Amino acid sequence: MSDFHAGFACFVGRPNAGKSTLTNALVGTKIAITSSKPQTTRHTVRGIVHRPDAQLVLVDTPGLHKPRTLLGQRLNDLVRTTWAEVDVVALCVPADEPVGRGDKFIADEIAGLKKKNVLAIVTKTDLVDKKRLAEQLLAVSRLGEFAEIVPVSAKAGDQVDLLADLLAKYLPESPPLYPDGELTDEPEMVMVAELIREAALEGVRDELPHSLAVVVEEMEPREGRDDLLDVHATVFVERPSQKAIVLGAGGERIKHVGSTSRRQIEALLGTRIFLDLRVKVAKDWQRDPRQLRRLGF
Ligand SMILES: Nc1nc2c(ncn2[C@@H]2O[C@H](COP(=O)(O)OP(=O)(O)OP(=O)(O)O)[C@@H](O)[C@H]2O)c(=O)[nH]1
Ligand SMILES: [Mg+2]
Repeated sequence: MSDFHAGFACFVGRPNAGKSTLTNALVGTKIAITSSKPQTTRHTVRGIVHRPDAQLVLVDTPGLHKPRTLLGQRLNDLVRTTWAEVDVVALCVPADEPVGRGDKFIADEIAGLKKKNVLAIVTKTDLVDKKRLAEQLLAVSRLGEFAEIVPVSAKAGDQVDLLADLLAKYLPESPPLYPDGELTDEPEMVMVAELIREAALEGVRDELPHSLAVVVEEMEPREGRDDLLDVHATVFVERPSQKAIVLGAGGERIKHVGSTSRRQIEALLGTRIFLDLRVKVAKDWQRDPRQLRRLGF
C-alpha cells in the first residue's frame, strides 16, 4: 500500500454550475440532490470514489453567491471553510454560460488561498459545440492559474473517469480514509429529507424553491413488521401563501411530491416505506437565526 493516495477535493462554483450532478457521476450513484433551481445544495456532501491506487473524497459545496439572507451567508461561510481544508479545489464553470463576474470573484478568492492544487472544470460540455467549448476553455484559463483545465459532461459521462484520475493525482500519499465500498457519509435521515426537498423543488418557481426546507422527524419500523418503515417528515415554507402552493388544489401537489420521493427513498433504503408528509409555515426562517438552528444550519 506504499503509494496509495487519499484525500479531499472540493467542487466550488456559482449556483447551478453542475457541481452536484458531477459529484453523483463520479461516485456512480446519487448522493446529492440536483435541480435546475440555483442554490439547491445547502450543506457539504461527501462522496467517495474508490480506485485501486487511490481514494478520492469529493466534497460538493453550495453554490457561492451574493447572499440576501442569513441562510445565504451561512452557506457561503461553509464553502469558505471547506475549501480551506481540502487537498484539491476544483472550480466549476458551466460551458453554456458566459464566464462572468461571479466566476472571476470566486477564482480570485481561491487564488488568495495560495493553494497548490487548484483545477478548473468546464461542466455541461454536451450543451455546446466544439468551437464554443474551445472559447470557453480559453476564457476559463484567463480566470487564474490552474494546474489543469478539464472539460466534462456529467450527463453524457464524457471525461468523468479522466477527471477522477486527474483529481486523484493531486492527493497526498495516505492510507484510505473511509471503509472500502462506502460511497458517502451522509446520514440516512438527511438523504431522505433531501430526496423529499428535491421532489418538492420540481415545478415551483420564483422565490419558493429557496423557502423550502425539509426535516425528517422520525423513521421507525412499523410495529410487528420488518418490511415497512414509517417515515414522518415536514416540509417547511416561509408564508401561508406558499403553503397553499405546496399543498396544491385538494392536496394534489404534495401527494405527487410524496409519491415521487417515496419511490426514491425506497430505492435508497431497500425497504418499503409509508411516508407521512406535513407542510408547515416557519415564518421567514431563512433570516431567523433561531429557526435556522432548528433546521440544522
Ligand atoms: N446538459 C447537462 N446538464 C447538466 C449537466 N450537469 C448538470 N446539469 C444540469 O444543471 C442543473 C444544475 O445542476 P446541479 O448539479 O444541481 O448544480 P449545482 O452546481 O450543484 O447547483 P447548486 O447546488 O445550486 O450550487 C441541473 O438542471 C442539472 O441537470 C451536464 O453535464 N449536462
Ligand atoms: Mg448542488
